[in-house]
Formats: sequence, C-alpha cells, structure tokens
Amino acid sequence: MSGDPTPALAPHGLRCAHLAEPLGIGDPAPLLAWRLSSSRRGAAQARYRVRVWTVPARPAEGEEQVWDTGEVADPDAVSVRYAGAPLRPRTRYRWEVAVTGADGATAAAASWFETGMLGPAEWRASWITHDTGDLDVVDAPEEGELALADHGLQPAIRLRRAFRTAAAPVRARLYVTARGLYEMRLNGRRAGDAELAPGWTDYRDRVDYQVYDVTALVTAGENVLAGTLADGWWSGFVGFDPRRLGAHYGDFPELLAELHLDYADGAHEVVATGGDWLTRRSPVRYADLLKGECHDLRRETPGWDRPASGGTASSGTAFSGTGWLPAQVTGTDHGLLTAAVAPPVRAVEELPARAVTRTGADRHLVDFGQNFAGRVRLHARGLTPGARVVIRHAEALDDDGGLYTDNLRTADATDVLIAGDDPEAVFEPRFTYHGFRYAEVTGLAELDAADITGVVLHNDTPWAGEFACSDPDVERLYQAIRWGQRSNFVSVPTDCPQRDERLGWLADAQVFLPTACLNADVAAFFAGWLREVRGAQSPGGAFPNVAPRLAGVADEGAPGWGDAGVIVPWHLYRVYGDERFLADNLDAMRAWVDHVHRHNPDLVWRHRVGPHFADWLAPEPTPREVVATAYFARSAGLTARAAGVLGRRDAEERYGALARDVRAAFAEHFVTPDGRVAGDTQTGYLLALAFGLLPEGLVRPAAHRLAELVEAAGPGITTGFLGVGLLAPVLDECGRPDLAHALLRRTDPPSWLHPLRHGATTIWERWDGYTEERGFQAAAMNSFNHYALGSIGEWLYQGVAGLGQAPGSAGYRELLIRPRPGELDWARAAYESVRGTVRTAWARADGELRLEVAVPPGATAIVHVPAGDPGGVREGGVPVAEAAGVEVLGTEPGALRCRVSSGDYRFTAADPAAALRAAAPAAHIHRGAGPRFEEDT
Ligand code: RAM
Repeated sequence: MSGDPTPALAPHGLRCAHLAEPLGIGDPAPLLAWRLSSSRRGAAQARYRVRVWTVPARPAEGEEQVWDTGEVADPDAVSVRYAGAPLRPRTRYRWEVAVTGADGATAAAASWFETGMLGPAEWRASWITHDTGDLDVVDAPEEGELALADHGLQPAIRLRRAFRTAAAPVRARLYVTARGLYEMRLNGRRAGDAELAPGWTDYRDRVDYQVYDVTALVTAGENVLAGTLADGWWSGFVGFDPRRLGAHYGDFPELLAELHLDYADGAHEVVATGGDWLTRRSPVRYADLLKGECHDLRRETPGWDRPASGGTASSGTAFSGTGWLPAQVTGTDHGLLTAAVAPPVRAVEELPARAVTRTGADRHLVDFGQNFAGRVRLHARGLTPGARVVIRHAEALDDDGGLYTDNLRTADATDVLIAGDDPEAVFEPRFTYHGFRYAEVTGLAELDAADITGVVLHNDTPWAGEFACSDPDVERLYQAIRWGQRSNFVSVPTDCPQRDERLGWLADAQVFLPTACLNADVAAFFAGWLREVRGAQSPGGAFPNVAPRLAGVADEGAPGWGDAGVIVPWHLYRVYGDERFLADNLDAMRAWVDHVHRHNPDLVWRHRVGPHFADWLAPEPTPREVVATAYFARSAGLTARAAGVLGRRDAEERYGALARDVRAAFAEHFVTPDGRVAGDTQTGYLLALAFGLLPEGLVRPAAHRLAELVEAAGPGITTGFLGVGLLAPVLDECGRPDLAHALLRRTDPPSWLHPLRHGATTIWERWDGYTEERGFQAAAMNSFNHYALGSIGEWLYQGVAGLGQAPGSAGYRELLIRPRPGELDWARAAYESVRGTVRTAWARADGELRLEVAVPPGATAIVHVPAGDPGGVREGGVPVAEAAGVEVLGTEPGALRCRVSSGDYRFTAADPAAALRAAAPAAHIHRGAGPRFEEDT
C-alpha cells in the first residue's frame, strides 16, 4: 500500500497506460493517471494540471514541453488521456501532475514513461534462427530423460553478435521479441528481468515485444549481445493437444532484436538481428512449457555470451567460435509486432524449502509448503561427470507419500540437469514452468533445504488489496485465493498451472475478475488479454471459450464463457473508470450479442451454445436454457450500458430494448407466477436475482426461495463455476449475510474450507478434489490450483470487511461500505483504488462495535454502520448527526446508513450481534429497500 495519508491534498501513484514508469508503450494516446491522498475531511481536487516533456538521451539537448493541459477545473478526474504533440518513437517523456484543492493549496508529483517503436516502419531487424538442419542429430534418451523422438522436442539455440563501440553510450535500449521464448544477455549479464517473454499471444495476429534499459551493460570497446531461444507457446506443447506442434503456430523459434545506442556526441547506432549473427545448439537439450527442461552441462560453452577477449583460452572461458554457424534469416516482416501491454511475468518471490525428506539412496522429497507456479533453483553438489539430476513436480502426495502426478495428464513437468566436470552446479530452468508444491529430486546423495529454492513466476501485477479477519480459517482461504491468482496469471489468465491445459478459459476469468481486481491492479494485464479475446472472435461474432484461441478447443463460446467478452470490459471499466475498456470492446460486445440474438430470435438461448458447459462442476445441475438465457440478458444489458457510457445513444437504446425483451422472455419461460425459477436451483435464483431478470413483485419471493434452498442444503452450496461468485453477494443483498457466513464456515464438501482442512494452499478446481471417503477425484480433471471457486474473495472484501463500490459508480467515485460482521470479532481491508486508498476496519469488544473508514479525496461513501442501536451511533465521539462530513440517510435493521465525504471516520455503535440474532433473518428480505444489484437499470 503506497501513499501515506497526508493532511494536505497530494497526488501519488502515477501511472501511464495503467503501468508505473512503463518502458516501451505503444499507445499513441496513453492514459496518465494519479491517485490522491489527504486525511482532511471533504478534501477534493478543485483543478489539476498535467504537463509532459521529452527527456533527451543527452541532457545538453534540454527538455521540450510537448503538452500542457493548463488548469482544468475538475473535481472528479484522476486521469487524463494524452493529447499533446504526437509522441515520438523510442522517446522518454517526463510528466507531472499538479493538483489544487478547494483550499487553494497545490501539490505535484512526477513520473515518466517511454515510447516503444510506435509502428512497423520503425523496425529494421530481421527474424533469425539456427540452421535447423544442424538439429537433426538427436541423441538417444538416457535414463530419466524424455524420449525425444516420441515428443519431437529439440534443443534450444543460442545466438550472438559481437560489436564495438567507441565510447560507452549514454542511453541503450534493447527492443526484443521472439516467435518462441527468448532470454537475452549483454556481455555475460542478463538483459531485463521478464520471464517466459515475449509471452503468449495468438502469434498469427500479433507478437509482443519488450524493451529493456541496458545502458549499464554496454561498455566502450568490445561488446556481445547474445540470447537463448526456446520453443515456448510458439512451437512447443500447448494445451491438451498431444502433438508438439498441435497445429498451433510454428515449428522452430526465431528471434528479432534491436539494440539502440545513443552517445554523448549525438551519434546513434543500432545493432540488429540479421545474417551477421552466429548461432549454435545450446546445452539446453530441450525446453518445453509442459514437458520440462533438460540442461546438459557437458555441452556448455563458457564465454558464449561475452566478447572473445573477455576470457582466457587457458581458463576455457574464451569464446572460440567452434560449432557456431551463420544465422539463417527467416523474414523481415514487422507488421504483427506490438508493444507489450501487460506487466511482464517476473520471478517475483522465492520460497524456501519447508522440509526435505530422504526417500531413497539418491532421492529426496522437497516440500515448499505452498502450491505455486514457477520452478526450482537447485544447488547441486557432489556431481560426477555425466550424472543426471532429475526434478519432478507435483501438487500433492499420494497415499504412500510419493508424488501424485496422475492429475498432470501428459504434462511431464520434469527438469533434468546433466553434470559436466564441475562437482557443483546451480540449475534453474528458464523456459518452462510448473504448478507444484512438492519436488522430487533424484540423483543427489545429499540435499539440504538450503540447496533448493522455489522461484515463483507470474505477471508482476502490483498488489492493490489486503484483507484480514479474526478467523484464521478465513484468512487462510484468502491467502489460498491470492495464490490461485498468482499461479494463474502467467502471461494469460489460465485455468490451471500444472496439467496439460493452462488455457485462457473465458468463464474462469470473468467469474474470478472481481476478486482479482481487489487483490491486484490487473488493468494492464486484462487490457492485454482482451486483445486476444477480441482477436479470437469469429467473423459471425462468436467469442471463443479460450483466448488466445486454440484450434480444436471448442471454438464457439458457451453461455457464460463467450459472455466474458462483454462482462470483463464492463467490470474493468467499473473498477478503473477508464472508458477505453469499453471503447476498445464495444464493437466486439455488440457482435457477440448480435450473434446470440441472430441464432435465437425467440430470445431463449438454445442454439449456438458452443459446448454448453452450463454451471460447470455444479453438484446440482441448473437447466441449460436458464443459464444461457440469463447470460444473454446480462450481455445485452451490459452492452447497452457500455454504449450509454460512450454516448452511443442508438446502440444504448437498441441493446437496452433487447435486454428488456430477453428478461421478459426469461420470466415468461422460466419463472412461475409465484417466483419459482425453472430447475429450482441455487444458481437459477442467483442468476435471476443478480442479473435483474425477475418481474418487480417476484424479486422477494425468489430471494426467499434462494435462502430456503441454501438452508435446506445444510446450509450448503450446490453451485458450480457460474453460480459460485454470486452466492455470497446475492445472499447478502437479499438480507441474508448470515447465510453467506454460514457457507463460509462450512468445512465439509462442497465448501471453501474443506480443501483447507486437507492441506490446500490454493483453490481447487472441484469442491471434492479429494475426500476422505473417496480419495482423489478423477485424475483426468482434478486441478488443485484453479481460481474460479475462489471468486468468494470479492465478498471477503465487500461483505466481511465491507469495502466495496456502490452500484452505478465507476472508478470508485462512490463507495459502499457495508460490513457484515457475522460472528467474527474483527475484519479489515485496504484497497488502492484509482482514486486513492480505501480502508475499512471493524472490531467488536465489550458490547461495542467500532468501524473505521478511510475515503480517498473526491470520493463519497455510503456507509452502513452495523449498530444494535442505529439511533445511538457516534462518530469521532459525537452523535453521528453532529459529525462533520456525515449525512445521515436512515436506519435499517441492525444498521445506520449515512453518506460521508472523503477523509477518515471512526464510528462506534452498540454491537448489533444481539439485536440481529433476535430478529428472524429471513424477515429482512421483506423489509427495507429490497435487494439492489449493480445490474439494475
Ligand atoms: C476445464 C477447464 C476450465 C473450464 C473448462 C470448461 O477443462 O479447466 O476451468 O472453464 O473446462
């Protein structure tokens, strides 16, 4: 959490294109955004001024101002889209925002961004690769190694280019990408810290490039730019297609790079990939995302990434040129190159081994205590030349205490080190990742905990939220949810990190998105993925089920899956307040709704349902047409609202009318006159209530029936992926947070705490992934690291801690602070919104409940103060009616409602626990304002 509140209004947390200090943006009109802090009540920005200057490589040239908004009187704006002089490619810009509060005091903050190539014409590098004929030599597999012939895996290749400079540059930037995966080096040192770069896109549509500041790595005199190239998503195994090429992209990786050097005397030089590079087979005999990586130290060529003069022949570290061949130029096309939008995958954390157990003469089992996505770094000792060290990975152990790998399906997830002459080596695979908690290391007589480390990989999305509460089980659940997010935001939002799948399933993403947005700033990450979602849309308007699209994976979007193409941009707009999410996607949203409509003119979605996964993995099935038609209405309604935000009145009207008609069709076909929804399942009511599909008078009967069904189940859960995220929020909105709490506390399946009772540290794919009675679920589909069921995370923030956004608000302009204490002693949450930090914390003691709230400048909050005595609530020690900045709105059973402006507040009230227990909870549904959902229009 950044931004300590200061009394005076001040900007902080500056971002460009939703990234802090981005290097290499491709957007010609990026969003410049700031957050505000002030602990003064009612503090708000009166006006702002943004100015932008170029930052020349040579300071002597002086800055040039390219934009000045002038003083803009706007209390709401916390961002502005750049509209100055056209941005130049490969240029650094400095920008400053100055905000002036109502009191006339001004405070400023500064940041920078740098542009990338800004168009294909800027590039001059060629795509290069190794002479593939040189790779035909395949060695017979040895013990512990994958049969290469079976898998068709091939060695990673190395590439290098030596160059001379007359002086050290004042600025050096490396623009680089691959069809495949690359890792670049300059003079023996790593260039950049992106992992699994350039990331997974549909390479037929676009290939992202990265930019690194390598000024410190280039020296005067001899230099070498070098790299390693591996298959990755481009030419390796992807998804569950058992063929290596899987008819996906290409059959051999290629590199494209440009090193731009600026000198103090004004000279500019470029070192680009081309026919003057050298290549050779690397000691990485194969590297595959699913199969694993094999590094043969006997084939190591020391000095390969340094100038020939950089080592000595006697020490064996000099580059000799032996075995290196001229690079093959495969093309000069630059049309598909795009600047990466998302923060890269990085090695973000290291996990120490919790326990190392000897399980054989040369075998050890390592427990990292946490399921995660990444790899190990192993310090191997006592090696003999040619010895093999084999590392296998698994999420769980079987009944005999060995690795349980059946659920990995065809993902071997096995890394191999083959020793050279040195008895010690450090091995960390670079071009693979695994989903695991346990590693089994074979081939070492000794292994200490200090010798092996877990390296956690995921997109480096900045953390934005924190949640804590008095129940350790719920806290562990929250941590498991975060780890589920971390393990599955690896280049794209994946379903799982371990088995031969790891695909960008759309429903998983839309269902988990509200939770993801509260945990971290995922704006740029999802902006990147949405390019893939749009790119995968069929000419007829069908969104896919997975993005990047993959031939053979159920092409046409199923209800709830394809709809993510509408739901995700809308939710991102609501959270980040950036209309670009809607502008970029509106045409695609419309095409999707038109596609569903065209094939279902009677407005009940029965046709073109793709593989219709329904309420996936639900213990109790909801009729497919109910699920589908509910989503049809939802997508039509959100498309109308998106059009409304963008001022597209015709589209707003058209899709608004369609949404009303689909709602009417839903009611006509699936809702009885007394409010029963066809199928009479939890998910049926959840969809109908959350999506506003019920005629006015039937909302309360339906809410009542939902509560009955939840109670009749134990209270218990009978939903799958589509219903689960709605369960607690809808019960809460219906006046039954007590039931949401009851579900949260449940420990037998289906429940959130059941997996934790069985050692889970991430969210499982299935409610019953393992049970005492039956053991593991079917190995064919049983991931222990799927985030969809973790969508309860949203309610931990919004319900338990009470930190949420009001319906109808965007960009956290109006907060809804409505804690649901249940039987907990305390809970708190903090969230770095686009406006600034929001905080809630409540605690009960000695019959009193205290609620602390922090509202960022310019925002307002509707606060429901839990109170046994709504009339007796105090703020800052005085009766709430007398408190500055607080407007009392009314009371409801067990709470006082008020509106507050920005600032910090401390409410105290009589603990409502006793009062609430006395009231029959179900009665709430029939009182008060009635349920209100974001979708109500
Ligand atoms: C499974 C995936 C994913 C789900 C689809 C329908 O294979 O793991 O979670 O969305 O099926």
